[in-house]
Amino acid sequence: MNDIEDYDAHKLEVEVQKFWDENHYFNVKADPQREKFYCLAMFPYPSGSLHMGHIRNYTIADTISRYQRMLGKNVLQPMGWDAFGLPAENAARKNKTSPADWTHNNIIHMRAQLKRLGLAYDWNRELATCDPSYYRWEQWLFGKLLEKGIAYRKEGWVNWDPIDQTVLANEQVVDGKGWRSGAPIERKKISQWYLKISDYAEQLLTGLDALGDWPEQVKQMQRNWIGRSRGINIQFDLADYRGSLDVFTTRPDTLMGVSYLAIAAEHPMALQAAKRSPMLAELIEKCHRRPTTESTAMTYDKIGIDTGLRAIHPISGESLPVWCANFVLIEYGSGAIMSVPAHDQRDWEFAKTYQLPIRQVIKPSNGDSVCLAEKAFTEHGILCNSGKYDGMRYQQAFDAILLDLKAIGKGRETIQYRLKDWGVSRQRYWGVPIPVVYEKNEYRAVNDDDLPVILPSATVRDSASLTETEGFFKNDTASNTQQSNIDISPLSQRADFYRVTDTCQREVDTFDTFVESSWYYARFTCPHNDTAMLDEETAYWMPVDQYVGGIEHAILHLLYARFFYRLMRDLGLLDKLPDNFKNEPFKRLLTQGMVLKGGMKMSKSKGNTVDPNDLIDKYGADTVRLFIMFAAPPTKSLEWSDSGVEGAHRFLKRLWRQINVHIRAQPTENIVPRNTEFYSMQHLIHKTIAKVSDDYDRRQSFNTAIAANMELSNALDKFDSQSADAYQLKREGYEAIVKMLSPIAPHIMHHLWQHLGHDTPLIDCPWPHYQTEFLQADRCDVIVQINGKLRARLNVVRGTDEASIKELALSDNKIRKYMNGVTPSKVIYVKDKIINFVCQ
Ligand code: ANZ
Repeated sequence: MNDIEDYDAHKLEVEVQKFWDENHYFNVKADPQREKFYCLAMFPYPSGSLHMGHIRNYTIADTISRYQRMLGKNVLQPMGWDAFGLPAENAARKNKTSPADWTHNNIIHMRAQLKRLGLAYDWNRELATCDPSYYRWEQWLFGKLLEKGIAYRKEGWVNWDPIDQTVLANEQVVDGKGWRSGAPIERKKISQWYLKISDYAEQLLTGLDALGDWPEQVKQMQRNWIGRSRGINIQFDLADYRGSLDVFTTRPDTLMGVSYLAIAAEHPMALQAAKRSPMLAELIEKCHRRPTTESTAMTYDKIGIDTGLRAIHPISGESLPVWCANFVLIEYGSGAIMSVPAHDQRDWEFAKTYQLPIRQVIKPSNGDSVCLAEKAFTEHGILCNSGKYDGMRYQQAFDAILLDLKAIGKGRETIQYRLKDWGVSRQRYWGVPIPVVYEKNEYRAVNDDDLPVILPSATVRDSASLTETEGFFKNDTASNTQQSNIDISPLSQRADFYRVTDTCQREVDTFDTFVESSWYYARFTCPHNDTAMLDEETAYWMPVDQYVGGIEHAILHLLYARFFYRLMRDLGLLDKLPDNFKNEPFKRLLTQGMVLKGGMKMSKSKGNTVDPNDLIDKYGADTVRLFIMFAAPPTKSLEWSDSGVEGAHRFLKRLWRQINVHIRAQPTENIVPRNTEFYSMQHLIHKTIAKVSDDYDRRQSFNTAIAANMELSNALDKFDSQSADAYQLKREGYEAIVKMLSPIAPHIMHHLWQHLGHDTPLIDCPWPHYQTEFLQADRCDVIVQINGKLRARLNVVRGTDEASIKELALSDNKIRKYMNGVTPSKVIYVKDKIINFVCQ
């Protein structure tokens, strides 16, 4: 067997990639005659080089794409770059280059890495979000949203990262610190652009129910994030002043247990009262130094001050103190609460600290007693100490109290969402300029004709100008113009950018980079259209049939992308799509697990990374792909193992040799009848195809698909293929393996397919079929005789009864010919062996 060439991954891979490339295999066009499949992996941030998490993400998506292609679909799989963002600025400062150069160089490097993996991308559709031809449409869309009132400007409290000098979204604040810088976050009030995602809260919530092919966990995370609560807004009149205080509660059943009201530090009434109380002013100041995201607010010591105001209980008429408390959030409900210390833990802690009354008004339904000295009793139960409401349960009390409050004009039912409007302004340089101009204290969107508003370039030419550039990115020079953020946004250093005329200036903030990734999936359908954002191609390709990405994007990115799809729909950009495809951009979602090494996430900071390039150098792309797909189910974490990689490589080498040995073998005459081994091999082949098809499709369990192929290849290796029939069957078995593993290890399989003597390249071949009759395990041959002469052989499931065998035999063409229309006078059947027709 010395004539069998060794498996040389590099040679093979370069050759096949060239072949795919030259024949434009992955460049696709809309074709209404064909069923489409749009497969998308979350595009990467061009950080410098690919890590194993990327490789895993892209291999999973590529496997699905190639599988779908084999099913005959017109498959789109694009790739691009989420190219704006803070790291580019930091790296540029550190490496004395510009964010643009740094980003572009990274893209070149990472693109080359991706190409080595042999991913079936339509590279003609490649896009980078920092390219004006991309972001002009984002700017255009923003103009439309401004017109519709979906985009608006508002002064608001924001989380300020004093080190990165930027505003952070709540979820970028982890334990009160900036997610990147680790700096303690401060509160700052600045003017910002917002998108009214809250208008879409209800549909973003109910839309989840239609997503049958999304992981339940992701949907639940989104539900929690949207956070719908049904409650009542109750009005408490103030005792000594005109006016009233509105509170939002989900527990109106506890109304008779209110012992004080509490307002947020940012509440207008608190600010008013602070003018008379230096202590209150000090508390408010203290609250501003800390972020008040919900999770962090929960962990604070509860502190507060009595404002001196008093409010009247709407039903009992009791006079209640109004406190200002740090655990009340200005962003939620009305920024004020009715406190029921007996039944709310925060209220209880606060009441304990400040010796406020704790009044039980709910008792457990099971008759147990509760001890309020230790903690609040927060469950639903039966009302007590509540006058005419005593004995009622939650829902009954909710309705009764709502009715009574309505009657006196002091209550209305409300739905609250935790989801806040999305602040999209960032005080950063490396982002999409927000397309707005200010003139005479008014703002307006930049005209469509003047788009794109291009980000000016910023280059560090030599170290002498570094200081200046540093100042530019960090922006510590204040200047004085009418926009409130001009002193903290880097672009305010560039008069050549922001100055339109003497009296007209551009916005200097840029968009949160989450905006770019909220619609890129749609733009991939028509990335080169420079007259429209989306077009007919969009109608053909959208929605994405399969989206693959990390669970870390389960909330924000996916929510924003779903939101933007609806925004585009409401602007008429999806009009050509069927109605049921206009709401949700991603039909099916796969969230891949992490790549670990030594039980820890593989990451630069932990120093436990494996360089994909080194691996490809050593083993070739197919081995890397196979290992990644074999080591764990796609949604579970994958523990890196060098021996696992070796194992994957050995398997490919063995298969290479096995198939080549088989090709060179010569079968003898068909001397032996088909035996049990033959039938059980036939059964195994078809069973494997059936299982692997299901693994690829419904289960998305690629590791078990690979395992099944490995078992089949072992069995084939041992299978005696002396006779022509058996030889042919073995070949069928190998062909099935080559096809079934080709989505995962496409290069080697391409060559093996050729070795097996096929002219049509594997990439054009369909997925293998299985025959249901061979799925039955236990089969045998039954000899058919007519008047004692052997006329045919039937392959049937062992134990088949006489009537079925008779029917099967008599419908056999050969037998029909011999019978020549005569009905047998007698039938003798020996189970699983022989059937004899006696004809006279
Ligand atoms: C009285 C009460 C009694 C409450 C009780 C709870 C238990 P969910 O369900 O998460 O929506 N709340 C309202 N606005 C708030 C704000 N701005 N900052 C902090 N807390 C606020 O939460 C609704 C409950 O959270 C409301 O119901 C209110 O406290 C509090 F036994 O009102 B409750």
